[in-house]
Amino acid sequence: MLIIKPDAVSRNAIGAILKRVEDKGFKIRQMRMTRFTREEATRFYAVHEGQPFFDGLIDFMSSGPVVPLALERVDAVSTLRQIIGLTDSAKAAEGTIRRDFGTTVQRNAVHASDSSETATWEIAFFFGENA
Ligand code: 3AN
Repeated sequence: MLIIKPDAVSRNAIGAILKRVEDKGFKIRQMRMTRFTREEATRFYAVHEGQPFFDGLIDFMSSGPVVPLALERVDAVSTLRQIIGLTDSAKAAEGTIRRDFGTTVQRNAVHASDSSETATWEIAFFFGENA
């Protein structure tokens, strides 16, 4: 599961990010454009509730459209984490999506699932249980 965040959408980077993902062998199984309400963003990021960055994260993620994608590939989670780079765009390696399309730890262009269990939950969040 990948989400193209509001900063990357507003920077017209949707197409470039999709190209990186497809070039790496991922199949796009589901995709839509939507906008988080604050309530939805709070539910999606519930594991981070209580963190000092939580309110800023909710403000940012509900500030504009996002593009969630269900992706399929062998070793999907680790491969995707590798091509997106570290959470902080300023520290992400050259050539990674977060380095090239994000700017900070908050405005970091994309979200990617951190495990296949999380991916299943996140895909159901956006596309339903039968996705
Ligand atoms: P990742 O998205 O790399 O798995 P997490 O799960 O630690 O990173 O953080 C979730 C989201 O919260 C990140 N995508 C980032 O936008 C935001 N975030 C994490 N740490 C910070 C921080 N120190 N300051 C601001 N935002 C943060």
